[in-house]
Amino acid sequence: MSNSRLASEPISTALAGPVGRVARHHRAVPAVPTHGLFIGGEWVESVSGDTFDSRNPADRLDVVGRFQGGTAADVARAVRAAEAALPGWRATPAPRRGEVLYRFGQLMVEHKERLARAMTREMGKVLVEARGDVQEGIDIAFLMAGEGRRSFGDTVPSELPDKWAMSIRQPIGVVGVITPWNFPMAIPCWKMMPALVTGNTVVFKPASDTPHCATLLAELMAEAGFPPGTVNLVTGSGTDVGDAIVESPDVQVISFTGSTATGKRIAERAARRLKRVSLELGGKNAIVVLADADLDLATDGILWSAFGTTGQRCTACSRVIVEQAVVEPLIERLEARARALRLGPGLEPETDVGPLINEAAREKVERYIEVGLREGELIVGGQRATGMRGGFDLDRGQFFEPTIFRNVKPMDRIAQEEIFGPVLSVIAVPDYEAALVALNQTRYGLSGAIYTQNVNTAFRAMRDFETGIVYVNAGTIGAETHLPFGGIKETGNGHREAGHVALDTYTEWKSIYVDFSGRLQRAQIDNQTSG
Ligand code: UN1
Repeated sequence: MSNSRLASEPISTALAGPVGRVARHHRAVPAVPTHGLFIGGEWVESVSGDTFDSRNPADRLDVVGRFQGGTAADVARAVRAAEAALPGWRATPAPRRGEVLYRFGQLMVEHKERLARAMTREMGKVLVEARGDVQEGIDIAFLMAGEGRRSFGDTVPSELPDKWAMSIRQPIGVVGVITPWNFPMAIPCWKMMPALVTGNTVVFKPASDTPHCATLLAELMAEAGFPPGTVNLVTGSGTDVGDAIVESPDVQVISFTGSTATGKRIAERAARRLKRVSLELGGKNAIVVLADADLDLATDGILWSAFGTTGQRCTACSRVIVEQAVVEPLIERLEARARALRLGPGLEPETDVGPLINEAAREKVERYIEVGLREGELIVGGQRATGMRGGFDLDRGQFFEPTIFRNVKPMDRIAQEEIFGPVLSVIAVPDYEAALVALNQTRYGLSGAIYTQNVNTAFRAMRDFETGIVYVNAGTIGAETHLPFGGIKETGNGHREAGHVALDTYTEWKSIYVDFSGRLQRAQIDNQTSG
């Protein structure tokens, strides 16, 4: 397949008509479809009239689409639409709301291949991973659809006779969903599905790098039957759209996934309005390899965790902490396998590693390579991947060689700071105890893994890793949607996504007491035994 064929991948043109702002092009270049904001069930232009382009990171000449540069005024419109939709949606019985989620999940199943290809084109991850991303969206849609018939509260005995006591979940109101580009369908679904099934309405701001993925989701949500205004999409920059959502007095909940620095700023600003904020932030995830580990299995897990999604997952493994006795055989394996990884466009079946999301990301990785060269020893990669490879001109995209440093110390910067690219540090330690200290010596706490054949050590790790997720004999990526997802320390602020606990972010508890004794009964007083 040639790059020109990549450039002609099918794309949604559904919105080109209503919005109708198409820039002038050279005749040879296919027209760029222009997409709207989705507010109150309508596809509309931004009040600013500004647009921005989304480009294929494997081929910067390929423009995926043109999107509205939303503003604070657009956010205000979207919030009003979400507020207007709220009474009807919250009054809809939860099992009925769940049925709309089922329909949305089913539409994602039907459109899975189209969605996955659009995702790879817009953000670069290889097609099998893009399918996985869509699948995570499907999984959470179906899981949360079921919550329409569960959403369990407690029914407990009262301490008094002829009295009933129970708790129920209630929606909070308008939820602001601010999402990153690395899981451009899964993460919005992780946030919107629990918010919607519990009766909230949503204003959704996707990353500026992936507005097309968000647009495709919004189209399917409309088709699934979410009533107008329940889901509103506002594309645009973080400073224009994101800030306006965070500052809006009428948005009661913010769910954000992104960098720790941005998460802290959001939390500070939202705190002034006592907003509920769920934050899913950085990671510096480690895999521990002990001397008794199956080294081939560990190598598979490390490669997948470090270089899958080009290292751009919050759960990506960026540190391998290895027991000294097996450092040489492990590095030998890692080096050989990393060198053999094939870089290229993610739509190509032979490609193992796609591009980085944008030039700023590549420059950031390059800055860390310079740091790494001072701190450790480079054994593979360390530079931009350029030139022709396997018939593709890598110069058209932002490719970077899978990179491994050895002789890194636990407190080195490349072992401490989130790089969000294909850069792995190998840290040698004398034993498990030292590995545990190194693993926990970080400001983040998302995901951790251990390779060992010793069941006792495995159980120690499960208990002692300071992370929200622990893997035994598997890499640091691959969380499933029916268990809580999230981390401790500066990875978050105590909330979790996915699993039934995701409902906690989007609901208030109401405790209800029904006294059917027909007389005054005083709790904590009338049930005391005398004397
Ligand atoms: C993320 O990188 O933000 O466990 C999410 C995993 C995926 C989700 C990653 N299921 O790696």
